[in-house]
Amino acid sequence: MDKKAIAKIIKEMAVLMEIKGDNPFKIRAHHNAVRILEGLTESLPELVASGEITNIKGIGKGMADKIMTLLNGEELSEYQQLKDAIPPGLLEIAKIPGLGPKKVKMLWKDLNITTPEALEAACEADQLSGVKGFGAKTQEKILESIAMLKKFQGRHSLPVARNAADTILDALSGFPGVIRVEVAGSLRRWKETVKDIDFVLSAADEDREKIMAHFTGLAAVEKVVASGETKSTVILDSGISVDLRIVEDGQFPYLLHHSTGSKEHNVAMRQLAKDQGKKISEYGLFQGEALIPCETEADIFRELGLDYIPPELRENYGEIEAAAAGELPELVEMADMKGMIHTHSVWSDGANTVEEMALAAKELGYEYLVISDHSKAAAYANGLNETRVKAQHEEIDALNEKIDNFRIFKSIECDILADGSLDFSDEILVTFDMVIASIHSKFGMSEPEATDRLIRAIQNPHVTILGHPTGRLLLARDGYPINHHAVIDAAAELGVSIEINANPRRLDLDWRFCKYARDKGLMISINPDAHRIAGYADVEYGVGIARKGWLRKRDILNTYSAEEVLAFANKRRER
Ligand code: DGT
Ligand code: CA
Ligand code: ZN
Repeated sequence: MDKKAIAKIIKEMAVLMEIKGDNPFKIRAHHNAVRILEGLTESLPELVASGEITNIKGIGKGMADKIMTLLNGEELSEYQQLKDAIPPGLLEIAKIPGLGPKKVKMLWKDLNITTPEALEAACEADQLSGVKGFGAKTQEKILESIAMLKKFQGRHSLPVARNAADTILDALSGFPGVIRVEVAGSLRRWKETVKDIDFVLSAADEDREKIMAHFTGLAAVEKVVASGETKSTVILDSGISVDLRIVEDGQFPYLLHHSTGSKEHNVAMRQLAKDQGKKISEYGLFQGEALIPCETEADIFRELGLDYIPPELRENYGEIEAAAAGELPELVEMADMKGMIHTHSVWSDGANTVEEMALAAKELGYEYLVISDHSKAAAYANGLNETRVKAQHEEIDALNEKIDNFRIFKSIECDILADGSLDFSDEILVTFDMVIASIHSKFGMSEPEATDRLIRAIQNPHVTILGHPTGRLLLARDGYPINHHAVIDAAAELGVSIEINANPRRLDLDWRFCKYARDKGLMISINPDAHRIAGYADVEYGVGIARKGWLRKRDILNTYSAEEVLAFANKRRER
């Protein structure tokens, strides 16, 4: 281990000790040692070998021993013990500008915040502005810093990836010499988060070099990690890494299929080819040595006796068998969506008025809008009490008179309380056209507790839709654990819908459970959870996830007309 690495560990120990609340003298000794090490002009191994190190003012015997241990590449037990005593996320938090160890300790001990993700969620929920030593400004700064840290984290949200991919696709597709170019990988498959963006491109050999130069030279490129004539990797200023592979046009469909994945799908496809005496790889589909010519992915599938498998379905979740049997689902599309369900207005924590939300939805071509502001338990979100509910209903009645050819439904995102009961009495709930029930509090439940809580809530006959079933925030916090199958079974049985919350930070219901839900006869709604007009655009993410989950138009509540949706809610009430 070199001087720099040793200094880094001793510094980390000082921070850990500060968070833990160790003796200040000891902490200072570590900080001093770091400064000395950093300013050292002589060779550290020589100083240690000669024993001179202990003569340096500020480095005692104990510190010299530690340095020696690290220098020899041995494990420093004190360092390990410190790391064991403190949640690792706190070190990450301590790196956020403006958050000294004292504040980090307070976050940990007083608010039980131990990861940057939890801290971010707390800031976004405005939970820090009232805490002594923090305040609204600090909260805002923390959010900015976290966004920076995240740039270099392992996975990325769909909006980050899609925006980046669109920019690059634009830059590549018009460029001279480019024959075909497509996004592959997890982004093409609509995974809920992605590690990187994979581009596949075809061009003549003589054009490769200038296309690569164009790619690595794009304005959005912050760093070129690797660059060759057939493959390059760059990191964009948004922190996401992008691979580009260039092949001649004949290889394009095979490479596109290979790079789209998933790995599991590819493995199953290889087996299928083998069973047919063929061989498939990124280089081609072969019968013996002979290439079976394919111009498109559809050709590849056809040569293997399969219908075209949309990228979303390529997870080896049964798509190959279904394609062989001609039984792939006809997936729901954006154009099928008729109404916006689960939206907020200025009545609770939204940014637009009900009228603005309605006119914008109408303008986008939707037929109805379900306004579902928060209920009173969600005080942090300015939830509505009974009196305000009544006033809001009067406003909606007036707007429905005023706006032609459009319907605003009265709804509420009603909090599910700790025991599974709802935040309003049945006398209030009956006044809504439909009710969305969601959990926003007391997340620390066991799986049976959370499952019971949800099932109890949807047993109330006024509940039409279960909102974001696990409460997860992608890349930030796991949801409470639930038994998805039990919740889906109960909802299907009761005639309650479960939403795919289309906010790209949620995408909850998870796509992995959609096919099961569909086959149980569950009606699923794709809901933007829009807190402003711009939030409507998130429906596209929800549709992507629904497609990934094998859902068809008929499985989605908001592909039905306003009358049909109302009938769905009423039918559930009559059971
Ligand atoms: P991620 O983690 O979000 O980047 O997910 P992917 O699926 O984009 O994974 P990535 O970028 O590592 O690889 C892109 C595709 O390349 C992957 O979906 C399938 C293919 N691939 C990568 N490694 C392997 C492998 O070891 N075996 C096979 N059969 N295919 C692979
Ligand atoms: Ca990838
Ligand atoms: Zn909610």
